[in-house]
Amino acid sequence: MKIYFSGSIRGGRQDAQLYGQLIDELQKYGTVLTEHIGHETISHSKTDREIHDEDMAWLREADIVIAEVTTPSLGVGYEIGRAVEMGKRVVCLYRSKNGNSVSAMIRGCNDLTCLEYSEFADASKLITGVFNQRNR
Ligand code: 6IA
Repeated sequence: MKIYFSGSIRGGRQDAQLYGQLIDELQKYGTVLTEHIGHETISHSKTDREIHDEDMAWLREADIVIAEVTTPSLGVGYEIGRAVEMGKRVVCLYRSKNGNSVSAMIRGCNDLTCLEYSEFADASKLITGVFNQRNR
């Protein structure tokens, strides 16, 4: 199982540590193609074109996309939209703390699943559910 994890980079890194925890959890179910999203420092050595093309190749290769969408990010939204168009299974995880809410274009999309959680432990249970159930 190849898993594309999507999380904010230029949109803000306040959840970077949580991304790392989610990625560790996801690694129980398959290979996470985008492990770097959870790293404390992200390399600046590639051009934007190289980043885009490499990520799109991983996205095409992935069996499932898991996105943490609490921190709004153009890149994450773009990846979700592209993955939906590719017919991939897409699961968006989010916390609705402090009145922040996920875009209607994500929550209103019938072709993906949005799951709300509060703590990492809850997300971990949701992830178990996602991989134990074959369909959306
Ligand atoms: O718009 P954002 O940067 O928040 O978009 C984040 C999403 O785009 C992530 O899910 C990644 O898959 C992808 N992405 C954006 N930037 C990068 C990156 N380096 N490396 C890999 N994937 C990326 C950015 C380096 C930057 C800190 C200079």
